[in-house]
Amino acid sequence: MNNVIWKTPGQTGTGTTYYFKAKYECAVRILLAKLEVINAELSIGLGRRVISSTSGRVKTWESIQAKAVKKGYGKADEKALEHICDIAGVRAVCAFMDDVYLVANALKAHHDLRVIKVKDYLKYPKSSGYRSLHLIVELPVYYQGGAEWMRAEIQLRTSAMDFWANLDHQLRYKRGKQEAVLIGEELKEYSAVVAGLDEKMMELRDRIAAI
Ligand code: 0O2
Repeated sequence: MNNVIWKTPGQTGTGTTYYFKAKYECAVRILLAKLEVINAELSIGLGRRVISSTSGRVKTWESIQAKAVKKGYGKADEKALEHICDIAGVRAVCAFMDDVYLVANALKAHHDLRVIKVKDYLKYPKSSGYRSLHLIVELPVYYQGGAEWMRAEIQLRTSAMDFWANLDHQLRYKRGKQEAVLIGEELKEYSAVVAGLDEKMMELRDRIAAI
């Protein structure tokens, strides 16, 4: 990972404030390590792999600016940064829906993680049909002799939800096209199918375990 320095949007001429991408990259690394440890711990207890895959990224500067504008801030408004919680983001994909909550609870038990907000789009899906459990957290990042609490977003979802969300994400790039609206409506219907499949898979898993 590069130790890239981003200028803050408000920086002009002789401005001195810098925005360190590297610190967010450290936050991503720490969270991925936490998820790995939680996976090992839960998987031993349950005798099956709880997290199938993890990924992490730091938002690009262009994407941060676009989000600032979406939230009603100017592209060059430094205040927007405080309201963008997913500059650092990690995702864990689990096989089953109840595993998502097991992982969330394990994360909540970490004393070096402050859970600022929980967005339960599993129980309350977004109008698009999007389902995931989001934890907005803060964690200390020790970097170049100092410690700073960095904010990050942890997205937890099932494989089926991930499949759905990835397709929906691709659709975002086609916004404005009439066909995209139609596909969006169809995709929304499949969000309920995904939820039904997730419920069924948990039930079958438990029946198999009971044999
Ligand atoms: P990207 O490109 O994935 O990073 P808010 O709570 O409204 O202040 P925010 O961050 O918009 O702020 O919250 P929200 O709605 O929980 O969205 C956070 C992230 O969840 C998004 O980041 C997406 O990654 C994901 N997400 C939310 N809604 C949808 C959806 O309808 N479809 C898909 N596929 N993903 C969604 P970004 O920055 O929007 O996008």
